[in-house]
Amino acid sequence: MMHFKTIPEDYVRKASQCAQVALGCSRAAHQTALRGATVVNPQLAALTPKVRAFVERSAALCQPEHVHVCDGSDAEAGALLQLMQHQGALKRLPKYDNCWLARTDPADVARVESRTFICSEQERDVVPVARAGQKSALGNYIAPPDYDREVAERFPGCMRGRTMYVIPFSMGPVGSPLSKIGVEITDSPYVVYSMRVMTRIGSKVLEALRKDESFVRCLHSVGTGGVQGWPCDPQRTIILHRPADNEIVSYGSGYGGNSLLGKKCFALRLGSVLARREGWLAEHMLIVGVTDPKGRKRYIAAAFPSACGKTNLAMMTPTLPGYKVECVGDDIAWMKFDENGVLRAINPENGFFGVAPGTSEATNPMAMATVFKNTVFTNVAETSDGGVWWEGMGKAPEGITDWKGQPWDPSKKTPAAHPNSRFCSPAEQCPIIDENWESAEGVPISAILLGGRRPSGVPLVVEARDWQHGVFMGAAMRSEATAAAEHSGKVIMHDPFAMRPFFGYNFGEYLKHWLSMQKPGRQLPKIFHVNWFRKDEQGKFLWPGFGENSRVLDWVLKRCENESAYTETPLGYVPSEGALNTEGLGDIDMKQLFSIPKDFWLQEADAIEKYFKQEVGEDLPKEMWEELNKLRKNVH
Ligand code: OXD
Ligand code: MN
Repeated sequence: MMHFKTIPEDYVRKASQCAQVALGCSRAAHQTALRGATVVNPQLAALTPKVRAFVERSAALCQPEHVHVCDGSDAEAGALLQLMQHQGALKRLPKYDNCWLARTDPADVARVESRTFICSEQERDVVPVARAGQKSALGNYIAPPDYDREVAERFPGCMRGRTMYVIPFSMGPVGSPLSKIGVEITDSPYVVYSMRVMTRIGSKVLEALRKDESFVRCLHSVGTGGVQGWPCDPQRTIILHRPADNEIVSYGSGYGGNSLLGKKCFALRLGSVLARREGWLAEHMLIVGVTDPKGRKRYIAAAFPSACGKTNLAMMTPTLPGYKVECVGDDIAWMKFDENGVLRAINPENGFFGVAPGTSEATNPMAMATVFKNTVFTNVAETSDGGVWWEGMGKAPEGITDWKGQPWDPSKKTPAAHPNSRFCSPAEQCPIIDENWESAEGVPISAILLGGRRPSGVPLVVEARDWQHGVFMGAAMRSEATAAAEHSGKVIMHDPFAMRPFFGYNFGEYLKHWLSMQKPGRQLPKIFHVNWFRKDEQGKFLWPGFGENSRVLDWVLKRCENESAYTETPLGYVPSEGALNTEGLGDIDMKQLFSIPKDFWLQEADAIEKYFKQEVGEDLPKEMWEELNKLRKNVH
């Protein structure tokens, strides 16, 4: 239950009576409603009782001027675009078809992990015992009274003079047994428009709610403050989750991961809790279909931390002849074993919220073919002909306006586009979207890849010896920090399963949940650790990456069929000499690419041990200690 204790009782009644259609409403209707007509807004009357109660409580708390229930129609989208242009929140990009540019407040550009909390009765539900009462690297705990206080300090009256939008949305195809429904309430038209791209919204979702009334309550306000066109309240931003009540509350930020609550908040943080309760997996993973030259098609899921090239892999153009890659999703996978023991995955999202810098015809031509229509760009640079530009796209044309709206001076060395600037595009526009990407039962997963940015010591690809070893690989994942969150510098951070910012519950329990997937009769996917980012002593990448990664996928999929040779190493199985197809690649230092430096790995084992002890302690499953001991013994 949300405890809106500060609400005057009669506001609830007034809100439901006066709240009216804010988009496309006639002036006369507006006047009537404001004079306090006793007619209940027909939009509210059409809601199921639970949704209506949520809307009325939220309206009572936030005191908006209008309430608008989103139907998901094109007319509604058009009205939102008009409104945002009028407010100076969006600018048309005339070079493309239906593309828009948003510039955020420069203080609101990334996920704010330090202000993201999970609430539960017991701290140990959320963070491992080793961090009791202290700051954990694996999630922030908030106690119920503090949660209520944080809400009470921010939300009363925060939508005064604004429209409160109600967005019924489905994570996953509407009606799929693997999908879940949410209702996001927000005062940001940018959020509504983006949610329309990133999830399935509107009347069809309300229809589904009539059959099954359960949904996740998501309340969002950008708060008061910020710059023209981008209201926000960075000083007081907070992102709260209460899994036991299926509730998310977010205040102060309009930026993607903080405000599009279906994505990280629901699909991962709440999703991981639901998944554990119901026996499935909610993971920070892309999903791709790979067809080999024999015409066999298999699906792979892959976990990489933010901004490590998930979108590039998800849309890869393979260089290896005869291979085809098709995209199911680029960020999140919900996976469940079916009655035949096959792991099936859906992408709960409906669009791509991709990092723009580094995307080019060379690195990701399929993304380039996706993003120049029906897209909202945020914090990219603008060209003088009404197009966009970002670092890594190619040569910069003259006359660029940077992400802050200032003329860009390349000699100053400040980036033209923010390093975490984004495109938000419908998935169906991807030329290689998989024919099964909306399949209700999900696609069968043959292999799981784990990886990160590891400039030294970590081989190109290593296969886990078995499921338990694979879970250890996930637990021990580390990667160079990126711009997707507020971290800076190139430090190597622990990022288990690429889920560090997204765990909804105790990481030790999460590992036990993964271990429990191993049951008789199940076809467990093989697990691999990959690293496209290893460098030589001069700092040059040892592996070309991008489309050439199809060579690694080739070995991986052949391993799934027992068709390719492998060699045992202290870390797991690697391709035997000649088993990785490097034909036509030129000079690749395979020795260095696959070397396992003893000192490096002893230090790595020490770092993993320290992390396990410091961050997890008694909650770490004993199987992880077994695997760490094996690693040490093997490397010695
Ligand atoms: C994302 C992220 O936006 O991981 O996908 O930060
Ligand atoms: Mn992500």
